[in-house]
Amino acid sequence: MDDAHMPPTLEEPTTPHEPFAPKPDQAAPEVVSATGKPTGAPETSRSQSGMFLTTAQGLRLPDTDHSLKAGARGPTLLQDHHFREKITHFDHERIPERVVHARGTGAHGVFQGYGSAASVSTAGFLAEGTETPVFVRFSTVLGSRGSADTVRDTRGFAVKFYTDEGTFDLVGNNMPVFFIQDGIKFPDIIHAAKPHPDREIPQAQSAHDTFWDFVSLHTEAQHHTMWNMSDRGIHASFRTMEGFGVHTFRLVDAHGATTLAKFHWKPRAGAHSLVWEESQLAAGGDPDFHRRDLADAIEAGFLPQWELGIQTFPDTPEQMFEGIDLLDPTKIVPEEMAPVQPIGLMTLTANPTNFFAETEQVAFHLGHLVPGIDVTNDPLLQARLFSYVDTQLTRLGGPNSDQIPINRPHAPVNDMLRDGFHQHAVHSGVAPYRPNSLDGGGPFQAGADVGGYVEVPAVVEEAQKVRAQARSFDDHFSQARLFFHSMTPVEKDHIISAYTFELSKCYEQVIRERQLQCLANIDTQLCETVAQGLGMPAPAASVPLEDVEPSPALSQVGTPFPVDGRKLGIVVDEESDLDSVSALVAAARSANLVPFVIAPHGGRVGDLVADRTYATARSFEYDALVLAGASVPAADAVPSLDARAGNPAAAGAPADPRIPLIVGEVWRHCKVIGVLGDQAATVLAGAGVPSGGAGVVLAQDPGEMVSTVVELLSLHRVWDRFTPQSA
Ligand code: HDE
Repeated sequence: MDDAHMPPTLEEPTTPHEPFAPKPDQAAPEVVSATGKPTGAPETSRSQSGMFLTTAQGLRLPDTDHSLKAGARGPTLLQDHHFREKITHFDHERIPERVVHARGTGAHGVFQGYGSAASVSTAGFLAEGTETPVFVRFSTVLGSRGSADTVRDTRGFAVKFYTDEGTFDLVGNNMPVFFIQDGIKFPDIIHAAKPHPDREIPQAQSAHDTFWDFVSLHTEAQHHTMWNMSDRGIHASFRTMEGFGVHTFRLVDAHGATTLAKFHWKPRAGAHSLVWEESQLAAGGDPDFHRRDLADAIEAGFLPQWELGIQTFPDTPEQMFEGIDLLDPTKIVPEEMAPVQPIGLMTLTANPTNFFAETEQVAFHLGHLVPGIDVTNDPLLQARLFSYVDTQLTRLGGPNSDQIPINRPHAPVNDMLRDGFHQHAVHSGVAPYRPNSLDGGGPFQAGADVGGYVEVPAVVEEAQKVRAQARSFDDHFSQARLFFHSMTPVEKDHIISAYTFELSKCYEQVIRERQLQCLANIDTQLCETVAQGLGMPAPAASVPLEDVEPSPALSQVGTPFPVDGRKLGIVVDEESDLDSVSALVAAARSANLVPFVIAPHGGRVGDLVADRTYATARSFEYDALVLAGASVPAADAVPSLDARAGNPAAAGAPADPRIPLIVGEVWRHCKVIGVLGDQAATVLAGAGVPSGGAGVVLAQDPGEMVSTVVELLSLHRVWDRFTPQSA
């Protein structure tokens, strides 16, 4: 067995050996120099080296457990360099978290171009078959670095493509619109949405006065707010989350002709969400829910995939498409009007080796462009072009953050930027200036013929210098209305509940009143139902409510998707038919599901290994649940050991009260429930679940059970189980 796979031992290992290599599911940034040169060194060359503990200078250390003292009971000596180095380094281990998107998780991957974008862009990484390494960071926006994953929020979806022509960053979100139209408002929306400055609460959520105060006054935020209140604000997994570039970009073909385009990421596993109660349970029960899901899936070999697609529009002087202003980032172009054309496939292949070095230090920038892709005058995009380097100066401590391994380009770097904090490159030559003759005149400027990036000579019309925006940005409600009208009844219900919940968390009545007025301007039914929940009168619309054409592509309900990597809980007890359960586990694995055996105690039940116990299992962890036993009360089913064992709702049930509790939750969350064999039927009854209910599968045969579960799970939830209140 090689060192990398040595299992831990009971005793502390003391025989020196080489450090372990990273795990098989992990990768590290490519080994290139600070100026992008491949070094040829193995990936592990940056890891710890050698068998023995050393100081930062490489001096071997005999003892790191005791400080140097004047006598065993005496004071610590100032001369103990190792002690001071260890503590000083520790004292400075944290860097400022991102001012937004602080909570994130990353992965390595590869992007393969389809070649279908060749007619609109010369970008080399989009060419057919070209493979480009990528690093992705998903994030929430509002919470601190340690906040919970499943809160209601927008998500970041940032991708760094290490292309041969230079690094391209697509720094998008999981929603195609934004709260503001002009970047100068960004500090306002973020100050409003972050916790209140006096008490620093609430953490990572929008259900509070300052958020609703701002969005109800600054009504251009209403469309994005609608997305946040919809199921999109509580996505199920990063693997099932769409991504959007938000802004309109300008693509350039080989002849210099331009096309306007919006970028979309479409997950192969489909776009799916949690339900609100589930997201709240997960935020408490497993704050790392999304982070864990992504890392586990990659480790298990269920590699997440997204297709990159573009919507394209003619680059006309007015930059409008069918009456929609393409420079207004609060507007979408419905896919039915401009279909998303696939141009490549991204596969996430490896977890980072070190969270801090990679996920925390990665730095994206919208200005990292490659030939064939250019920006537009979207005023939000323009502000972002300034912000990202600026923020890295304090976050990553100086102007050389591009030289941190995860940020190093794979294209050769030959700049004239010099010195500064944390300079890693050892620049030769004496003439980092142009023109020069001392370094032979180089490096030389590159025209487009040799890969130089030439900005599109877009026309800037003669204009007055003004602080203003186009009149076409003034419509703040019609697309929020379009979104609401594109939802299925159950999705509408969820939106109504979210608004009602969030607004009832506000203290100021006037803020509720103002937001109800915004809802009245979006949709009468929406406004009236939320008003009813708040016990307030519903105002009449103050703008005309125009007819809108719904966009079915905005709904997440109704299309089947692959279920690879989805989690199946299997409840067993000592009396279960263990052969049948083993066959179920095997069939689940063959169907690419991840089975979790839930047993009365840890260790084994027969030959089955318990992944969870009745005490540790929580419903949100499973996409579907199969009951394969009567679940007689376990030894720790005692309220003093686990309060859930005293759940009054389950009183009188023959099963361990924690199992009907889980069953009740998965029933409410509209997940598939299977009953294998006859013993488990009593558990269903104990949980108040009708055995003939929608999405309840009764089967004797494990294979039949798995195939029915897979079929139902492909639609993500048993939608029929919801009783929609909305039309
Ligand atoms: Fe960002 N944004 N942003 N943003 N943004 C940052 O950069 C900013 C906006 C987005 O995983 C910061 O390195 C301004 C829209 C993502 O590292 C900062 C404006 C969209 C991430 C910043 C916007 C985004 C950031 C904070 C208004 C979707 C996380 C730390 C003009 C299209 C990237 C950092 C990661 C991060 C500024 C608006 C996406 C402060 C000024 C719109 C995914 O520079």
